[in-house]
Formats: sequence, structure tokens, C-alpha cells
Amino acid sequence: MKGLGVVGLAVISPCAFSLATGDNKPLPRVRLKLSDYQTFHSTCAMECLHCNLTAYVYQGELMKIEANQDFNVKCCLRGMSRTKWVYHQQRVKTPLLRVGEKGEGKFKPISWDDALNLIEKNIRETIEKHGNKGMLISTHAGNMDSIKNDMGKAFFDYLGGSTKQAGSLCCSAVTAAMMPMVGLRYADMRDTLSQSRYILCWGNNPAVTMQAYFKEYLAAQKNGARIVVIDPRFNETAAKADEWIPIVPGTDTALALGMIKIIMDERLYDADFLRGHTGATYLVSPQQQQLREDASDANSYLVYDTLSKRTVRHDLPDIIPALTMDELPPNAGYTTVFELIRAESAQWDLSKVEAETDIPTGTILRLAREYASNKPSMIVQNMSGAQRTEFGTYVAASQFYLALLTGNMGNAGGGVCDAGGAKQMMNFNAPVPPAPNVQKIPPIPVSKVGDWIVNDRPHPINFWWIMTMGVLTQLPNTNMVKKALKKVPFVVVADNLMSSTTLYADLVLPVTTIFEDLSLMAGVRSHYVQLMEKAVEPQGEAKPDYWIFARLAERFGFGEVFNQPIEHYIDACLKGTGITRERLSKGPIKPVEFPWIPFKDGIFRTPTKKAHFFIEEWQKKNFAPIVTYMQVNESPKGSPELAKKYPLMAVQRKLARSIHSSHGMNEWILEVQRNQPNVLIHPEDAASRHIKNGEWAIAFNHRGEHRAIAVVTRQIKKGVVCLDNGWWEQQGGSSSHVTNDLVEVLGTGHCCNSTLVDVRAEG
Ligand SMILES: Nc1nc2c(c(=O)[nH]1)N[C@H]1C(S)=C(S)[C@@H](COP(=O)(O)OP(=O)(O)OC[C@H]3O[C@@H](n4cnc5c(=O)[nH]c(N)nc54)[C@H](O)[C@@H]3O)O[C@H]1N2
Ligand SMILES: Nc1nc2c(c(=O)[nH]1)N[C@H]1C(S)=C(S)[C@@H](COP(=O)(O)OP(=O)(O)OC[C@H]3O[C@@H](n4cnc5c(=O)[nH]c(N)nc54)[C@H](O)[C@@H]3O)O[C@H]1N2
Ligand code: SF4
Ligand SMILES: [Mo]
Repeated sequence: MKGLGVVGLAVISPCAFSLATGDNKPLPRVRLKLSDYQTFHSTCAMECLHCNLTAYVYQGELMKIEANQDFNVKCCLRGMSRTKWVYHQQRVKTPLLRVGEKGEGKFKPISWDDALNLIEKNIRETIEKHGNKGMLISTHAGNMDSIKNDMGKAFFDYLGGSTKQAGSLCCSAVTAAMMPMVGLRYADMRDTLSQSRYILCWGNNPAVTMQAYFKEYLAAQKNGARIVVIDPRFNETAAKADEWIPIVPGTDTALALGMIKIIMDERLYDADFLRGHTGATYLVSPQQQQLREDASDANSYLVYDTLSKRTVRHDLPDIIPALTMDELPPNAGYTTVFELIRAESAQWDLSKVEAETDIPTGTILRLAREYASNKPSMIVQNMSGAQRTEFGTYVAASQFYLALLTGNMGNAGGGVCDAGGAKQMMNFNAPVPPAPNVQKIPPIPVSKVGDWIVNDRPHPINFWWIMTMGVLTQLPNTNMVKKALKKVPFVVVADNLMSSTTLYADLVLPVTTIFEDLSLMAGVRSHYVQLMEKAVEPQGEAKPDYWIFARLAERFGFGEVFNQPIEHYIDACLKGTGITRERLSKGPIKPVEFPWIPFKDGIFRTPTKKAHFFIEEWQKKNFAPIVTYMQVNESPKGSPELAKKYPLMAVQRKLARSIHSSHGMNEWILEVQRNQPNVLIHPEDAASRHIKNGEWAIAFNHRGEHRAIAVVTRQIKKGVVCLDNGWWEQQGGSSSHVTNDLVEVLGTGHCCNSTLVDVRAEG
């Protein structure tokens, strides 16, 4: 790829760049100097790391993309290949109206005026016949800028409201763990990773999924840190790590509780940190209620002061709150949160943990000791695969338990490395003010979008607006999603490519890619605030999503809210931050001083400023308020009958070739990366099924089938297969054809890694 990115005096050959022009006309053979290019900056805006990119433009054509030389990371294959996204053969260039059956992908071009008329008519009819609830808006991560998704949701709110998706396909479980525990979602530790002495990549694969910043992991390793990977498969990070610990999918909480037991038994916890900065000292009644001084004050938790020998408010100065049972008075009639954690973990002796996770007892013991004693140690969570499971909230929370118990929080090189960005560092505003009079409409849990639409739950959907989301490849249970797309009478898909989802649209709207419009990124994946500059004219009649909402708003009588110049909305987002467009035009801005250390010095974002272990929100949902291990239902132990038919546990993996389905059909990437999906399978599982390495196989279950080339390898646990995320329907279909569409109960999340399948050889 680097060879194609021509810098300075290199010759641009017609061959190399004939593909880069909009209409595939070869450019004349010219010798360009760096000064011949105009340069523009933007950010790589899909759900990745939002690296700052420089576009090199010559005579109105985008010639190449590189990382901004002044930015702190290099550009990856996908970032550079964005040139081919702009000039993609599958670019949508005009509005397209369906003429064939849904799924056939037959469309005719229509004008923007006709498209907008049609949308207006369908919105009016839907509201009249079904009420606002008859409209559904789906947005996700195709473009995470500060404007477009927000504008979309606001537009439907200004109409009076619509049905929305609840939860997220990505990491609702992390949110459900973090918000009540530490008061903030997103705690990105990338700035101090290199200072860590022990890095536990738990159910994730940063060598691929945090690729731009993986250099920080390697720097830590060079400084003497140990990197350990817990994953059912030997992932790309394991290949660089010091140790790989294979685990049975869905059993991570059992491992965490086993580690906690060792940390408790061997007194490896940080009692001072727990007393000073956490709710581990809060008192709990035998009825499992946290005690409060004043029932009307949620923050008036009681602790037992070992100095004055009285129960007092936790935030009274000059107290030393009791942590353990032996510090409480005899027959106190209450216990501490810390003791509840001890009781929960007590049952998880080494042999029981081994029986559940299939990790040898000696490894568990060593892991717990190493993690607790090599400070600062960091757990990498990065919205892990481990939490995209049935009780993923407990998985995510258990990792915070470990970090808090060992005092590994708020310090450089420690903590739990989640995703995160500028949005956590400073308050940015929404581009438009909140709509007045929005109806309360019950949402659809995102994993259930297919199923619920098909079954008219909670009400029939008549009009579906899809933007920045690969509904067909990314929602679980593709066959159900197809049925839903067929059932909804009017489906609008705004996309820049003829994605898999567009095949099922009634109307496809051509939208701009980055470098074709002006926007702002102050998001949750980069620590920098970035201006997204327009570098080239849009292909065909493509328009920014915000242009579409402006035209529609005009038709519905609130045009002035949405039809101001884009600069107005960028300024609105930035208002009060001290950051201006003018400053941003000079380059990305750090909103605060680096390094960024979430919860620095043990100050959390909860109302008490302490971290909490006992979570009343879970209790209200009839779940244990203390992290507990629960058997995943769709697993051999959870569903023995189903497992007779589908005995293999299927987990998902993200690939270097794509971000989900984005880039999945990028010609440059297809040239240098594999262009067929794989299924990883253990030699013994393959042999009993007559599956041969390198040959086509089919993963299947009661939901559907996914075809992939078998990779027969010991780099995956026996009994587990691993499927690739993000293949297009036009490439044979994604792994979501088989994934579980159960809703993760505590976080309304996605359980794609709690899936049973069997695999057969093709033919
Ligand atoms: N190149 C690339 N980078 C990306 C993305 C991408 O699509 N491509 N997507 C971005 C997004 S949106 C996200 S959320 C992050 C996700 O980042 P990661 O969490 O690192 O990504 P995944 O590949 O989904 O999952 C990582 C690992 O989880 C393992 N796993 C699955 N189930 C379990 C389990 O029950 N227990 C344990 N311990 N491990 C399990 C899988 O085998 C897999 O190797 O990556 C981001 N970065
Ligand atoms: N089977 C399986 N399913 C998964 C996962 C998995 O590992 N396996 N991972 C899950 C996770 S972690 C996540 S985050 C989700 C991600 O799921 P999605 O956010 O749906 O990700 P993409 O597949 O990248 O789809 C984004 C779409 O937005 C389009 N797009 C890009 N820019 C724009 C724009 O400016 N405007 C509009 N209107 N459209 C634009 C892209 O072309 C693309 O079609 O997938 C989840 N689903
Ligand atoms: S794909 Fe991710 S790592 Fe690559 S340039 Fe874009 S944001 Fe950076
Ligand atoms: Mo994600």
C-alpha cells in the first residue's frame, strides 16, 4: 500500500492512479512535487481510533491519504485506502428508487426532489396512520462525527418523536457496568500504557483493534512489562504477548472471581485505596440493602468508623471506615460490601474455576498473583469480545472489581483501558437544541430489531430510516433482519456505498464520505478534537446527511433549526469550550493536558466521588448487586439439548481488513488482504467432521448459515470456532447469519459471542 501513496517527486503512473479517478479516466503522466498538492485534514470517522488524516489533492482529485505528520500515530492500511472509498465502484451517486424485489438490488436513479417528496409523503402517511411510533431511526458507527447522527435523531425528535433503538451492538455491557460503578463511560488509558508493568488483554485483540496505538503496548513490553492475553483463540496480540491463556467463552466472570478469591485470601488488595476511594466499606443489612443515614439522601451511605466505634456517614472527615468483618463490632447485624465480595468469591476455589474456564489451577494462581503484585498493572477491556456475551455486564464489572481491589485505578500505567476520547474530557454541546414536545415512545432493544419488527413489537413499524449503520451485516440474526427489511413498507438507507443493507432499501440516498464535506469530530475514540475539512467535491449528487435533514425540516416547518450553514452547527458544538474553528483549522487540538488519566488520584465521577461495587441498578432488575457468575444460556452447559445439534461455541473476531463492514469491499484492501471469510476450527473438531484446511465449510444453526474457508488450527480451543466480522452479503454473507439475537439483560447489549453452531464441510 505504501507504494501506492506517492510522496514528493515520485512519478504518478497512469496505471497506479487510473483507479483513483472518479470516472476511471487515467490521469496524464505527470511529475508532482509536494507543493503541487493542496492538503486538507480530516479524521477517519468510523468506529476506530479517529486518526487525523491528510488528503493530498491535485486538480480537484483526491490523490492519496496519509496520517497527519503532526499527529501522534501513523496511518493504517484502511486509513490510506479511504481514497478508494471516495472513488469506489459501488459509490451511490444519485438517489435510487427500488424497482425489483427487496434484496434483488434493482433500482432506478431519481432526482433529489423526487426522493424528498417521497420521504415527506411517507413520513406524513406514517404519522397519520400509525402515529410517530410508526417511524424507526437506526444509527450507529459508520461516521461518528459530532454532527450527522445527532442531526438525524434530532430531526425525528422535532417531528414529535420516533421509535429508537435501545442499547448498543458494541458495548452496552461496559456502559451498564461503568456508569453506576465509576460514574463515567469510557476510560481510555492509551496515554500511559507504556508505563504499565503488566498488561492483561482480556477478551480483546489490540494488535488489530487498537492498531494505531499498539506501539504503546510494545513500548511497555520493551520497558519490561509482561503482556498476557485471555482469549479462546490465539489472537494477533497473543502472537506478540508473553503468554496466551485460552478460556471457555462466556466464563470470564468465573475466572475474575477466582482471582479475587486469591487476592482476598493472600491479602493482595489495597486496603487504603478501598477505604479512601470506594464503597467497599459501605454497610449492608442482612436483607441485602445498603444502609443510609437519611433515606431521602441517596449519598448518605453509612460506614463503621474504627476510631470512634460508631456508624457514621461515609464522607465524614477523619474517620477510618471498617473494611473487613473483624473490624466490625461483634454481632453488628450488618456487614460491609467488601465482605459480600469475599463471600461471593469464596466459592470460586481453583478447581472450580478450572472446571468452568478450562484454565489450569496453577495458571489461575500465578495470574492473580502477577496481576496484583506487578503495579501498575492494566486490564485492557477496549469494549471487549468478552462483554458481547449474555451476562457481559458482569464480565466488564468484574474487571473493574479487580482493578479497584488492587488499587490499580487513577494511576499512570494502571486502570482498565476502555475506549474513550475528547468527549470525556470536556463538555461539547449537541449541534441543535433539544426538540420541544418529544413523545415518549418505547424503543426496540437493538439486538431485537429484526425479531421485534417482524412481530410488530412493541408496535408496527411503517417507515425505517437507516444511516451510518450496516443493519444487514451487523445486527444479529440476519435472516430475521431480512424479513424485517422486507416487512417495513418504506425503508430509506442513506449510505455512500451500495452496502449490503441498501439491497433491501426502498430508497437509497447518496451521502458524502469524509473529505467531501465539512464537519467536526469531538468524540469518544480520539483524545483530539478535529476539524473535518472538505477536500474535494462530492461524487455525483452525494450530499452530507445534514443537508438531507435541512431540506426535510424545511418541508415540515422547522427549517431554520436545521438549515443554517454547517459552520453554525460546528460552532454550536464548540460553544463554551474555548476551542474555535479557527484554531482547529491549524490542526487537531488536545482539550486537556496529556497524559489523560481517568479518575486521576482515585476521584471518581459518581455523586460520592467514590467507586461503587454494590450496584443497586442491577438489584432493581432482580439481579445480584455484587458481581456473580451466571452460566450463559446458549452454551453446551446452559442448553444441553440445543448443544446436541449445535455443539460448537462460536465467537467473533474483528479483522485488519475492515472496520465491521466498512472497507469490506475496498479494492485496495481486497488486493493485499484475504478476500474470503475464514472459520477457525480445532483439528479434532475438524477431523470428526471431515473438514479440511483451506476448503469451504459452513457454520450453521437454527438461525442460519455462514460460509467460510476452514482454517484448521490449534490456535483456537477445542469446542470453539471463530468467525470473521464484517463480510458483505455480496461476498457471500456475514457471520451475523448465525449470531445470537438475545438481549444482554443488564446493559441491553449484544450477545454475538454467546452463539452455538455446528460446522460441516461444503459439498
Ligand atoms: N481492525 C479493526 N479494528 C477495530 C474494529 C474493527 O472492526 N476492525 N472495531 C472497533 C470496535 S467498534 C470495537 S467494539 C473494538 C473491539 O475490539 P476487540 O474486543 O479487541 O475486538 P473483537 O475482535 O470483537 O474481540 C476480541 C476477542 O474477543 C475474543 N472473545 C470472544 N468471546 C470471548 C469470551 O467470551 N471471552 C474472552 N476472554 N474472549 C472472547 C475473540 O476471540 C476475539 O479475539 O475494536 C475496534 N477496532
Ligand atoms: N457478527 C458480528 N456482528 C457485530 C460485531 C461482531 O463482531 N460480529 N460487532 C459489533 C460492534 S462492536 C459494532 S460497533 C457494530 C458496528 O456496526 P456498524 O456501525 O453498523 O458498522 P459498519 O458495518 O461499519 O456500518 C456502517 C455503515 O455506515 C456507512 N457510512 C459511512 N459513513 C457514513 C455517513 O457519513 N453517513 C451515512 N449515512 N452512512 C455512512 C458505511 O458505508 C456502512 O455501510 O457491529 C456489531 N455487530
Ligand atoms: S482505520 Fe483506524 S487505525 Fe486506521 S487510520 Fe482509520 S482510525 Fe486510524
Ligand atoms: Mo464496537
